This record gives sequence, structure tokens and C-alpha cells, in this order.
Amino acid sequence: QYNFRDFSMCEATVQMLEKAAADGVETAFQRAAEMKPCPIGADSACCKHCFMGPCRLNPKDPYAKVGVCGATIDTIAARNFARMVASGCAAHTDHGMSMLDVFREVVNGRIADYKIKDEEKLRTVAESIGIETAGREVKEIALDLYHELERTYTQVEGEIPFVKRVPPKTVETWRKLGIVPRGSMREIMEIMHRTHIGVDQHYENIVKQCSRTALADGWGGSMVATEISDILFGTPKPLVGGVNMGFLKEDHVNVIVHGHEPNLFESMIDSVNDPALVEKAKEAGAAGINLVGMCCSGAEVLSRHGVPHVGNFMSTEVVIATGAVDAMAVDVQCIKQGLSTMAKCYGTKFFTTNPRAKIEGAEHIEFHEHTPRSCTDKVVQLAIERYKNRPGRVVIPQRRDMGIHGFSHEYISYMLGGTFRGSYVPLNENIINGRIRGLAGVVGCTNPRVRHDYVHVEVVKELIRNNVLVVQTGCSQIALAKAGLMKPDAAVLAGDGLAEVCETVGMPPVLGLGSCVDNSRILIACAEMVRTGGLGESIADLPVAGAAPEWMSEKAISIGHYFVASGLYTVFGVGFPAIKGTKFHKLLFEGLEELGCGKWGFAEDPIEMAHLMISHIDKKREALGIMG
Ligand code: NFS
Repeated sequence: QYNFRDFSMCEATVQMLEKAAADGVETAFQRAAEMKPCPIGADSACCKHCFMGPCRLNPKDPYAKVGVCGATIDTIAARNFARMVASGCAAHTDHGMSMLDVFREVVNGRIADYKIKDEEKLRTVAESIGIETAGREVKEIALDLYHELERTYTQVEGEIPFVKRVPPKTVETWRKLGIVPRGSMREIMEIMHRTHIGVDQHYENIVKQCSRTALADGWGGSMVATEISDILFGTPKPLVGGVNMGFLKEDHVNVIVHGHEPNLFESMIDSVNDPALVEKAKEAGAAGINLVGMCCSGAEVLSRHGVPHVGNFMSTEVVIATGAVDAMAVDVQCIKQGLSTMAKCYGTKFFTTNPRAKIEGAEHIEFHEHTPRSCTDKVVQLAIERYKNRPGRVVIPQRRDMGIHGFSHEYISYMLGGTFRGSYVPLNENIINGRIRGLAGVVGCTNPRVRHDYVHVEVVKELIRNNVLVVQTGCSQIALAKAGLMKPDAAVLAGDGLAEVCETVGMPPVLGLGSCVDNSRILIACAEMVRTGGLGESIADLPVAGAAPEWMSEKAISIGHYFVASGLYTVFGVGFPAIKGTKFHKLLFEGLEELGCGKWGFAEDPIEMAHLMISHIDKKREALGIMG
């Protein structure tokens, strides 16, 4: 009944959609096709924050009515938006806090399975927030760093620690606007309070708190997650890595880790390499154990260790349809409940591991950082059991796409500057001389409301064709990796200037930075570009833009808004939860820029999206006097 090519441009996904359909199994693609979005909700014109409603305004005539309490469309849409920011920020900061918990226990010697792998990074991060490092023991520095970073969450007054990394001019704007985050718990609590019935009913004031909270995500929780993960598990360096479903192996026990917090994955790597478990797998008739990733934790270990990645958000269900997945272990975020049904259909062992996220129908094997292997070994053992009794036919799409992954903001400096003079000077110089027009961060989810991967791929192609260097994370990075753009020879698709830089340095025109929390690497790169000089004094001066072409999650809104509050122009695709022409919409799309921040943009069409970003980059170049 459906043409699956309309659903996805990913060959492997299409092939598995066909198989699933033949097996009588449906996925989020079909569910989306059958469930049209609510036209009122899609425009954020409904309010269900109290039980006098739920109230529905008319998106076609948004000022014609108000809610029972008198709330206008601007209040309603701003409150809905604020709660998305709060939820997205909470997800990233809770993830960051888990990493910080692990870090504390490692430093105190109570966790033996992980250690501080990257002492150099520990020192740089500590120094960046004013912690003395010269002549001090690693443990002393680490303890100080822990206590400082804890303030990111628990502080009730003052500024979160990583504000010290923000260019002074940008911080000045934030202080003037009253949006420097104090601590994420406080900011999230305040949003929840202010969006309760009868509290904050001025969209401008609500948006102010959105900015403060989103900044507590980008320069707070997300950045802590990235930096602590680098310190514990190593800062990524470019490596050749593979993506796509062809990395499942029919003759191996296949284990997938899916979710967001890297500790589960790190321990699973140890488990699958344990000789005793490998032996067990062989006794069961398998050639070995094959570990692969999905979604953001997959993107993270792809960057850090080169573990193959089999699919982004819209491929997670169909991967199971291969019949080859013996076990899937998940932790938190972006895990469809539909996976549980899918796993049942194909006999895949499906495990939740995090006390925060259980799923009906999934077996829960709790992961404890103090004894992580008790969880991961068990998952592997049960995967071996399933391998022995694979119930159905195994069909693995034979697509394997190689590319370079694992760029970090540190490595960008090293790569362009060389060991001798590692810095952002060459990047800035190439932007000033016009070989590189600007920088674009293309990130975020995939969403069945648009053709899977297509918008990501087309927007990035158009950007590099116009000499815009692209940095990527998360599901978007995987889409482009599948399209082959993470290889140095993809430079042939770039404009002359960008191609020349890529050829000289030997880098691809599209750089993968890792998972969604690693969007914080983009913020640090922007801060470095400002510090290096020649491109203005604040992040808002930079010829840089962001996009989430196929977004779907509340986290994406929080990310988009911290990009905007940091000074960047950020374009979203699919749809936008605000009505054009309303005051709230105008504030997000124009007003914030007048206040010295960035602004939101929207386009469904990828080429239009790319050109919105390019025009913005050109506008910034002109203001800097570096046109032509
Ligand atoms: Ni980020 Fe979206 Fe999820 Fe990762 Fe993928 S869906 S906002 S990219 S896995 S968090």
C-alpha cells in the first residue's frame, strides 16, 4: 500500500521496511502515515496546563479567541515552547549529571571499572574554569573539577562555571538580558513554575526564561556530559568508522546498544571482548560477538572508538526486522516504545538498563556503575542464548558506508593548525580570505513526517557546494555518513574554496563531532573562533548558522534555543510550534536578534533551508567587512 522509498532515502531502511511489511509488522513510518498530526496542536494553539480546558484556539485566526483563563495565543505558545525547553534541558542535564556521578565515584576510588583516561583533557577543562593545575596531582584537580561542575546543577545564585568559556561580549549581552543561567535545576524548576496556570503571562518574559534554561543545557548539562565523557573515556580523534546495517553479521552474536549515556556502551565493549564470553559464543556455534551502536550513544562510540553504527532514530525499529539482532540494550532517550513490540515479533532480547527508563515488555537488567559488568555480561549471555535459537530468517542489507568520524573542537584546531601551531587561526584565516564562507552545524533527529535522511543530506550538500564547512552530530551525522559525505573525496562535491582547504588538509567537507550532547563542541568551537580574532567580538558576529532539518524531540528545541540564545541563526525543518504572524513567533524569528542574540528560522525545503543559512552567513561576512 505504501511506496517505502517515499518514507526514506536510506536503502537499508527501505529494504527492511519491505521485509517488515511482508512479515506483517508495522513501524513508526506507517503509524505516522496513519495518524495525521493534530492541526491545532501542531501550531501550538492548544493549552492543557489546567483542567478548565484543554483549550483550543483557532490557528487560522489566532487572536480571535483566548483560553478560559484569558490566555492569548502568545502566552499559550510561549508556555508550550518553554515546557519543551525545560524537558529537553532536563534530559541533557540529567545525562550530564549521571556522567558527573560516575566521575565523582571514579575520583573517590569507588568505581574501578572506569578511570581518568585523558589527563590532558582534565587539565584543559579545569584550567578553562580557573582551577589551578600546575604541580598538582590528578586526583586533586579532578576533585576540584567535580565540585565546580556540580554547581552547573545545584547552584541557586550566580553563574554556571562554563560561562567562563563564553566570549566576554556574549556574556555581557546575557547579563544585560538577565539570562545567564544560575543552575539548571533552578532554571528548570522556574520554567515549570512560571508555566503553571496563572503565573507568567507575558510571552517576552517566558522566552527570557527559555533562553536562561536553554543556556543551562548548552553551556551546562550538555557540555558537562561531553567534557566528562572525554576525560573518562578519551577525547575523540579522527578515525575510519563504518555505518549502516551491513555491519550486522549473520554468523555472529549481534548486540546493539541504543540510547545516550556512554558508560553502558563502554562496559558492553569490555563484555563482548571478554574471552570467556567469546568462547561461549563460539560454543553456541557463532564466529564471535559483534557489537554495534544506534542513535546518539552509537554516534559517541563511533567517534571515540570506531564501533560501527547501524542506524539513526528512524532506523531503530527496522534494524530488528533483519532478524539478526540477538540483543538490544537501551538506557535513556529516543527509544521508541514500539521497539518492544518489534523485538517480540523477531525474538530479539530487549533490555532496559536504566532505573529512569523501563518499557513494558522489556526485561529490566539494571546497570550499576559500581558493578557495570553484572549487567552487560548478562545481556551478552542472553544474546548468545537467542543466537542458539534464532527463530526466523535473517536478512541483512549489505550496505556498509565508511567515513571519517571523531572530530573534536580540539582536533579541528590541531588539524588545521598542525602540531606546531595548533589553533583556530587557519580556520579563521580561511573564513576571512573567503575560501570557507562560514560554518554550519547541521544536527538533530530524523522524523517520519519527512522523507528520512533526505532533508539532512540535501541541505548539507547545498551548504558545502556553497563553500560552507559543515559540522555534524547525532542522527544527522549518520545520515550524511550513509550518503558518503564523511570521506575526504566528498570534497569533489564542495565549492572550489572549501574543496581546496579539504584537499590541503586531507579532511572531509563534513566533520562528525559525535552525539547530540556534543553539540556543545560547536559552542566551544564558536567561542574559539571569537577568541582567535578577526571574526568579531561575540558569537552573534560569526558567519555561522545551525539547522535541525528533521527534528522531532524536545531536546532539539532546547538545543535550537541555546544556539539562538548564544547568538546563532538556527533553522528548523518539518514544522515549527508557533504561528507565523503572532507576536511570540516574531520575537523568536526577529526580536531576539535585535536584542543581541541569534534568531530562529524555518524552512521545509532543504535548498531553501541552506540558502537561508547562507544568506545569514553572508550578512555576517558583510558586517565584518570580509565580503567577496
Ligand atoms: Ni539528538 Fe534527536 Fe535522539 Fe540523538 Fe537522534 S533523535 S535531538 S540525534 S538519537 S538525541
